[in-house]
Amino acid sequence: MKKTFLDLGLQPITNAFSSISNPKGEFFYPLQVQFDDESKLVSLKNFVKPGLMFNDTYAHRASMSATMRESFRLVASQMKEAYRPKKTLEIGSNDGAFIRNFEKEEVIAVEPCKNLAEITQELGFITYPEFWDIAQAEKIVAIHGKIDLIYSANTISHIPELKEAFNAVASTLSQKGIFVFEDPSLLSVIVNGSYDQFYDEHPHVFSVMALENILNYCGLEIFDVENLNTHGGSNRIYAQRINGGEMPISINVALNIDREEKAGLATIGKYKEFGERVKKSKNDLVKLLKDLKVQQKKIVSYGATYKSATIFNYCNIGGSLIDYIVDTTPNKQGKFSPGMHIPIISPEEGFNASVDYAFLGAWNFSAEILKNEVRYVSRGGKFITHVPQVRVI
Ligand code: JHZ
Repeated sequence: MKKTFLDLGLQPITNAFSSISNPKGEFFYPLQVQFDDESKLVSLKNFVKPGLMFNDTYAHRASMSATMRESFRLVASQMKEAYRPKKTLEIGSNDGAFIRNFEKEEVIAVEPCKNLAEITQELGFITYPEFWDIAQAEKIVAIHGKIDLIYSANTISHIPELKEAFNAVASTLSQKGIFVFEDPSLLSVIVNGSYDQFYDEHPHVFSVMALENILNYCGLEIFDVENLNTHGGSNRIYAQRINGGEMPISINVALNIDREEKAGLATIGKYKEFGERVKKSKNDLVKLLKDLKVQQKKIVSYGATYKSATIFNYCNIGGSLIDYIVDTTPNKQGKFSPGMHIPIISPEEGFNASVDYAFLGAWNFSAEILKNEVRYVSRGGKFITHVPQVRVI
């Protein structure tokens, strides 16, 4: 049975960075989150149609952060070393942050956002501008044969029809093939109170226990789990065929599931408690921002993240509390944030001596940001975060 534990109100498409401050006919949907006590999967109650989110004006660029470039460089070299794949496939290649670490003939990619697919096509990588599904898998096998290594970062959790996605993987992998994918960890979300990981593009946020159930159903099994710091805590899942895979099952699989069980992720109670914490987080954040405004402080947001769209729309935080958002991504600059329509400008233009407080929309890159912004901090500039609870840094 599916039980709803979180209601984040009406939310926009998080990729809808508008060129005008008051767009007409903006799409909103009710963002509620539910727990399935059979599969243990945590999902949105209402999925948004993928075509509405992943289009030819997709804004997020995986290569925009040094942290992620380094993470992709490392995982590519580790996997080449460990599995020596003849052919690698990436599902959701974005701007090529991962595949750039391969020779052109070693890797193929699938990326439904045409503006992103064009970037890697122009670099010479075979990139299919399509969604990952059974039909696409059959096409790839017909052209390239079975694949030894399938990798995917921050994409599998974006696919509403999970079983179809995993069946498509199973039918594409060679007999001893390896499937590696990483997405935000549900345990980290619950522990950090990072409810902003729930938005249209994340129809699911994964626990290892839920993934084990669904992968098994599709003929795959997890043989290792790596806990990563990226995106505020992610899990890198290593999977293979139940019949045919040769990798030994690491103790990490049981350890992760055990940790999740002990944290309460197998039953609804923990999620309900999380729902209450989210309400408190909203009240605390709005109160802090309003108090600072009474003191006439200038507050901006650092990073026009998709995550922060959830926060601003749920907490009804607009231009009266946040003057503007700064972001390094060129195709977000000059636009307005989804739903609340806060202007987005470049850090060069907006992150200057006039700023008193910066809300960390990109809190998952706090280490990188704090390192880069020592001058801001040393002149007395402060950051605000909501993880693990609302506070000034
Ligand atoms: P970041 C997107 O979510 C959408 P977002 C998607 N659904 C997903 O899962 C994740 O990515 C992976 C900027 N920035 O990665 C760059 C600075 O301006 O947290 C980005 O716009 N200065 C696919 O948007 C944003 O912040 C900086 O110093 O929640 C970070 O976005 C740094 C480090 C980043 O993902």
